[in-house]
Amino acid sequence: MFTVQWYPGHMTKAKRKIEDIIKSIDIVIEIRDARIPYSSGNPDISRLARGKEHIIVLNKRDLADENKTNEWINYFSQKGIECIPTRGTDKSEVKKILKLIERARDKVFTKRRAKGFFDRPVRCLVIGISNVGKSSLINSLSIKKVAATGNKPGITKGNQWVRIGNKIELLDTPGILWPKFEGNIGNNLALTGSISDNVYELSEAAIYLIEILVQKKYIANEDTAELLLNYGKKRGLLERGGSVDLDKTALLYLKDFRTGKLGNYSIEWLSDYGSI
Ligand SMILES: Nc1nc2c(ncn2[C@@H]2O[C@H](COP(=O)(O)OP(=O)(O)O)[C@@H](O)[C@H]2O)c(=O)[nH]1
Ligand SMILES: [Mg+2]
Repeated sequence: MFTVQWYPGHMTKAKRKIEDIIKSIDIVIEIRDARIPYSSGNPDISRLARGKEHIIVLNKRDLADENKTNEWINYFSQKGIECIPTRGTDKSEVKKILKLIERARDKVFTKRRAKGFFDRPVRCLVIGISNVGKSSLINSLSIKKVAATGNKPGITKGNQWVRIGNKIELLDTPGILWPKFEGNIGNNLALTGSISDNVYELSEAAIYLIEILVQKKYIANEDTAELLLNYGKKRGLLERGGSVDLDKTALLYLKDFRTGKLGNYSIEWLSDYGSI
C-alpha cells in the first residue's frame, strides 16, 4: 500500500445533491470501473438505490480481464441486480443497456399499475464516482435532447431530460458519487486514474501496481524496482547522467496500464473478497 493524501472536496455537498435528485428517480444506473468493481462502488449505494430499479454497468470492459468481469457480472446478477459490461465510448455497445432499462421500466410500470397509477415516463439517473465514464455513457445513450419539461422536484434548473426510448427519460447530468474510504481503495482508485496524480508518489503507485500484477500472475515474478528500471530504459526515459528517470517511468507505466497498453488486467477479482 502507498499513501494517498486526498480528501474528496465537496463531499457533503455532493451527498445532499444526490439525495435530493434521487427522490424523483425510478431507475438508478450505477457505473463502475470493470477493473475495480468493488473499489469503484459507493459506500451508500444500497441506501441510495433502495426501492428503485438498480442497474450496474461495468464500464471500461475493454481494459479489464474479460473472465474476471464475467465473474463480477454473475455475482451481481445473483444478487438480483441487473448488470452489464460496456465500453462507454462505443455507441452500439452502450445501446445494449437500453434493453436492461426497458426491463426495469416494465417492472416500474407493473408496480405502478398495481397501485392504480397510469403509466408515465420513467426517470433514470446515471451515477458513479469520478472518471468511471458517466459522461461518455450519457453521450453514447442520448439520441436527442428533448425540450426542458418544466420543473420537476429536486432537479436543478438547467438540467435537461433526454428521451432515450419509449417512455424512458434520462437526466443529462450524471450524479457524482463519493468513494469508500477503507483499506487500499484509495490506492486502487489512484491506479485507474480516479484520483489526481498529485496526491501520491508515482513510483510507489507503480510498484504497488506491479506487485498486484505479479500476485495475480499477469506478469512474471521479478524484482519490481528492476522491472520498472528496465521499462524506463526500454522507453528511453533517461536523465542527463544516463540513469533512468524513475518518476517519468512510473508515470508512463501507470499511463500504459490505464490505457490498456500493458494488457487487460483486472485489479480486483471477485475471489479477493470473502463476502461483500
Ligand atoms: N478505454 C475506455 N475508456 C473509456 C471508457 N469510457 C470512458 N472512457 C474514458 O474515460 C475517461 C473518463 O470518462 P468520463 O465519461 O469523462 O467519466 P466521468 O468522470 O465519469 O464523467 C475519458 O477519457 C473517456 O474517454 C471505456 O469504456 N473504455
Ligand atoms: Mg463527467
